[in-house]
Parts: sequence; C-alpha cells; structure tokens
Amino acid sequence: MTNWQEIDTYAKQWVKEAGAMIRASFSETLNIQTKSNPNDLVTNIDKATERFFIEKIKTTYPNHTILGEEGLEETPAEFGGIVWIIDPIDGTMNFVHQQRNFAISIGIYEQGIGQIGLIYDVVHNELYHAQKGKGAYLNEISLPLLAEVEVKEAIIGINASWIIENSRIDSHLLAALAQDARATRSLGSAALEIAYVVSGRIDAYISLRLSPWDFAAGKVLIEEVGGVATTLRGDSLKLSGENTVLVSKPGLHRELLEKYLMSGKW
Ligand code: 2AM
Ligand code: CA
Repeated sequence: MTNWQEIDTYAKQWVKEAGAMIRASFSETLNIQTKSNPNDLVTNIDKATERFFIEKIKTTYPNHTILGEEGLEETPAEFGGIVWIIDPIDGTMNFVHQQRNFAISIGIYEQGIGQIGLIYDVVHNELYHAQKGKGAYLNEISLPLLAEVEVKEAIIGINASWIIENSRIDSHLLAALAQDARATRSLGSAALEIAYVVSGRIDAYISLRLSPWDFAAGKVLIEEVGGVATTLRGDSLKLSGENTVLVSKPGLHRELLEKYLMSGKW
C-alpha cells in the first residue's frame, strides 16, 4: 500500500525548502536564457529548483518517476506507477521581472490519477494543497466548496493575447466572453491562476496552451472544491503534450462551454 500521508509530508517539506532557496536567490544575479522563443524564459534558479526536487525524490523514492518542465530527467514513457509532475517556477517571466506572482507546482499521480496537488506562492507564503478525497487547503485553512455564479457576475482569468484577432483561434468567441463577464484578470502564472479559482478569488481560468506541469497540481485541487478542469471542448486533460484548459466553478463551466467554447476551433 502506498503511504500517501508520508509522500504528502515530504512533498510539503521539500516545497517549503525550495521556496526558501528561491527567496534567498533574490539577492543574487540571475542567469536568464530563452527557450522556444524570446519570451519563453528559463533561469539558473528554475533549473536548480527542479534539480533539488529530483535529488530528494530519487533518494527517498527511487521507484517514482519525474516529469519536470526543464526536462532534467528523461521524460517517462507512460504514466504508470507514481509520477511527480513538477513546474519548479511557474510564471518565470514574473519571477524575472517582478520577483512575485510565480509558484512551485507539483502534482503527484498514480496510474494517471492525481493523488496530491501542491501550488506554493513562494513570495506570499501561501501553500494550496490537497490530497484526493480529503479536501483542499490554503495553508491551514480548509477551502469551502465553490458556489455557483453566472458569466455576467464572473471574473475570468484569461491572457489578452487570446482575445486579440489572430488566424489560429476563434478569438471573437473569447472577446465576446471578455465583454459579457464582469471582469477579466491575467496574473501570468497558470498554476497560480488555477489556485485562484480553487480559492474563489477568480471564477474561471482559460488558456489555449498549457503543458501537464502547468495544471497537474491544479487539477487535484479544483476537484476537491467541486470545480472542474477540462479542455475547451469539455474533454479530459491529457498528461502528455499540450492542452487547451478550462478550470472553473461547476455551473459556470457548463455555461462557458455551451455559450462560448464548444463551437470554437481549438
Ligand atoms: P511558465 O512560466 O512555467 O513557462 C503564462 O501565461 C503562463 O502560461 C505561465 O504559467 C507559463 O508557464 C504558461 N505557459 C505554458 N506554455 C507556455 C508557452 N509555450 N509560452 C509561454 N507560456 C507558457
Ligand atoms: Ca509552467
């Protein structure tokens, strides 16, 4: 039998340790590089943080596998066994430019099913955490089930780049949503924006392109407060490759799919 309580205790301890190391790095000079494009940033701290988790996990749980954003370990061929899905710094651009509004995100899955979700807002010392079936918490506070809300009273987390006209997606559908909603917000860290839906600070979050490490923790958390995480077509999120992502309060999820998202080409 897997001892999830023990795994949870270690994971939280390591996340706090990594957070302290990231805070300590603020006084050092960053080494910044670009990845897929000039705006896709990675720093020595992203890599050092991922390496820190790999060393801890391999020492303590040698039969677990690791899928990290920086790819320092070989990507698991399949999602059998226990897999730690890690984004060492989600919102690297915010980390570099703002020294805030970024998070460590860790989802721990067994046979493709999320068992533990941790999203740590390092600067605000806010740890969103959940074990499947045991509810979600923000630090020591138990988070309530999400109440229903309609689009016209909802705050939608969405990046402006998905609303401006472009040939790749049906931006007019998302522009209509932005107009109908009470407000839109964009924080720049997918994991934190999902955590904000979990804690009720915003009502839904939409992205056209996320990788598993961006949402693996958030999916565990949102399901513990009665919310839903799917693609923009309402399908299950895949742990391989990129996905469109809709994370939302329960009734709002259906309204968003039916009125704005299902007819889109994405
Ligand atoms: P990252 O900071 O770990 O790269 C930015 O709106 C959010 O989307 C961040 O959480 C960012 O994660 C994520 N994201 C996922 N794929 C991305 C991509 N290809 N380019 C930029 N941001 C991406
Ligand atoms: Ca990320």
